[in-house]
Amino acid sequence: MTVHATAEKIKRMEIRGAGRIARAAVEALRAHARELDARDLAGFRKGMEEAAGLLLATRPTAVSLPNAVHLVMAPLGKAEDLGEARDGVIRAADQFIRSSKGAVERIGEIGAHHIADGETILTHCNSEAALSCIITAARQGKDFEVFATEVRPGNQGLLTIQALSDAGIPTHYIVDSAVRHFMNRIDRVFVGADAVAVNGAVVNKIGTSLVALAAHEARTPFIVAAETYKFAPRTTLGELVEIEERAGDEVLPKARVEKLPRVTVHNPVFDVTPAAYIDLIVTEEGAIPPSLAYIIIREFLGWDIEEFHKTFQIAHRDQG
Ligand code: RUB
Repeated sequence: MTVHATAEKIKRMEIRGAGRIARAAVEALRAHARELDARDLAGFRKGMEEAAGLLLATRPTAVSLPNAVHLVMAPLGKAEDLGEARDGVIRAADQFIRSSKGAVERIGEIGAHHIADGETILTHCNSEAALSCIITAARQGKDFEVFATEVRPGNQGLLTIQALSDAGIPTHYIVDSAVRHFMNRIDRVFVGADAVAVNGAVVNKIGTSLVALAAHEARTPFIVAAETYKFAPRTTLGELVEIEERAGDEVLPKARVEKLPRVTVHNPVFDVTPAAYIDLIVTEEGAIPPSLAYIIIREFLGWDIEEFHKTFQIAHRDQG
């Protein structure tokens, strides 16, 4: 698929979920690198940077997207000629896609240890990583039930109940506001992440923080399943993760709102769950408490953090 087509699908949420968005963007960059008709290294770099810019501008919250783009574009900086640059990008893209799929599998294996026979699990939104934990546990022969939320306004819960049902797992479907009502029946909550900040806070689908609050009050363990490329290096520099605000007509049709002149519809699609409400973050490198988020950014993300800080300082000096 072309970069334009991929970017449109991500914007319209036909491709959605942080891991899938990252992989789709990387696949589009790889196809672009193969086909880009550039005369020299400078032309190739320019063409690739434009493509990366288009993809990065699609949705602001899932940090997996800039992290994946950064990893795939890194060979451009080191390459000495056009052939080396093209090969480097294609190789980095292959590597990202392979390791991303492997990470989801590994998270499933680790996360499944936290699900026992007879338990009741709750999940919110549609996360490959969280579902990997749940479905792996079912494949291991564990007998448990899952509550899945509806997830207004995008209804991602429908994707989740389809996946759970296909995996043969007894599933209960509830509206988002019923979470607290059922929380006393829940043994463990599993959700995914769009971003994990250096302080261990997790950005995920709107409503996740309310689920976490209800779990905290009921002393129900709250587990986040997140690949290491969901961790946000820029938060070490004090940057906040931007929360995407989508059109209000996803919540209420325009025609209805037009009859309500004093009503403004808000549609933030992610929220922030503080580290204090999170018991564990399961990554492909192992399960960590949220307080160890910095270690993941530093050791496993594949970013040279010193280099990154230097570049950031130079960029700011140039702007100033
Ligand atoms: C999806 C969402 C998911 C995370 C993690 O939001 O919040 O929980 O992206 O998913 P949206 P995964 O539907 O708006 O993209 O584990 O699949 O990366």
